[in-house]
Amino acid sequence: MSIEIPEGLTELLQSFTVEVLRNQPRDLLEFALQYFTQLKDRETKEASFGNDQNSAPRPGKAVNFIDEAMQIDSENGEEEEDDDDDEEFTAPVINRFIRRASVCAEAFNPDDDEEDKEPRVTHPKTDEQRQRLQEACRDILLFKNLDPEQVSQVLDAMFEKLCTEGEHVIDQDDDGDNFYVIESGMFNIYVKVDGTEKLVGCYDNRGSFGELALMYNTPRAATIIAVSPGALWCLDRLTFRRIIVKNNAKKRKLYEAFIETLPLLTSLELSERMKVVDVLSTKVYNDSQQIIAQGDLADCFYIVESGQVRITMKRSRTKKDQEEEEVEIATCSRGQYFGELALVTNKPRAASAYAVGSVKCLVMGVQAFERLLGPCMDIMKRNIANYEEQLVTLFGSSPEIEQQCV
Ligand code: 1OR
Ligand code: 1OR
Repeated sequence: MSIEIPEGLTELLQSFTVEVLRNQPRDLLEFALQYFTQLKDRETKEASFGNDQNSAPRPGKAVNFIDEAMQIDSENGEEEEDDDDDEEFTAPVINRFIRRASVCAEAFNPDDDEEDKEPRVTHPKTDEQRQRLQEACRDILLFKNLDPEQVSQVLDAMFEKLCTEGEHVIDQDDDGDNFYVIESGMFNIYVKVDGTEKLVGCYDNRGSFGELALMYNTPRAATIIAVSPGALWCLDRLTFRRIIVKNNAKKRKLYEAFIETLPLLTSLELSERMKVVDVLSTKVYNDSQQIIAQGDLADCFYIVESGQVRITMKRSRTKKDQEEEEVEIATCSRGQYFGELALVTNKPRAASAYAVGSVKCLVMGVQAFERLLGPCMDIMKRNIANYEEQLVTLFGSSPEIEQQCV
């Protein structure tokens, strides 16, 4: 009698065995339960997100476990009911910015080396885990200004955490334990307004959160709930403060004078301007390099630190012509900003931006932009009204361009 081996069984058991040998779990059955549940969750998620270019998980991703993930999963075992089911997610709109961000007391003394005396945190990782971690951290603005040694210490200290749908990763008003980098998954952001939780935004398979409580020694400013199964990389509070917060103190010294000269930020108080510096990172572009592509989805805002940035817009050569040409519409130099329009209107980028010569920009992520630049909205709105006027002057009433811009 011949017994048929179902397709995939060998690979399934092999991968599971490899993970068991790698992780040496204390409770084999519990480990198996978590492993296969996560495997199924990823399969379901890949099926439902597979066609969305912004949220598609990277192909060939294996489920990976480390002991920390297991411990944290079981610690967070109790799931709270999300009582905001009937609330619709509202995309960022201008009136979101009306509230002035709260100003927290400064708690960091850069000369206080207390945290340096703690032993370094290291969580061993497989090559595959490290590669996934590096990929997830590639665009994390808070890590951009670190030197290679600091980056490597941060990566060594990070550990993996898998989340289930509905899990509260952070609860507003709690103390801060970790900073989180998203590898995959959708996470909603809720903030209590007059006692009720309001959905104010969402992370879609990318980004990071949980830095504020660690930076300023304040209670958590928002609740973060996984709305799909997800994978996070966590950085403990001490390592975060030892490396990121120290680095921010240096950044403040470096950028204090420049930030004071920016007309856009004049409506902010000094402590708020320093918070802007904390979330900024520097990006350098070579001559002709594209910084923004018209039509792309937007997730950051730019201030020119040095060099010139050319802003261009596409338009058809003739009414019937399918071919498009790029027309220069503006240039930005030191102290000027661009890339605000798409964030304010929640539309794709209205124009492209290119470096002219070597360019250095300060870059701010969308959540920080919304959180910190509310008081600067009047100035931005005035400029946006100017764009609309200029649109008519430059292009007449070309419907193709107006559609892309307004
Ligand atoms: P944390 O350590 O305070 C909650 O823990 C995290 O949510 C917070 O760090 C940020 O990383 C993240 N206001 C406050 N925190 C926010 C916000 C936010 N968005 C994300 N986080 N606002 C929403 C901006 C889209 C402002 C709401 C008024
Ligand atoms: P964004 O996020 O849409 C492209 O990305 C950026 O180019 C845009 O934000 C603005 O910051 C910047 N119309 C639209 N966007 C402009 C314009 C502009 N100038 C700079 N940007 N006009 C030029 C007015 C002198 C009107 C179009 C003719």
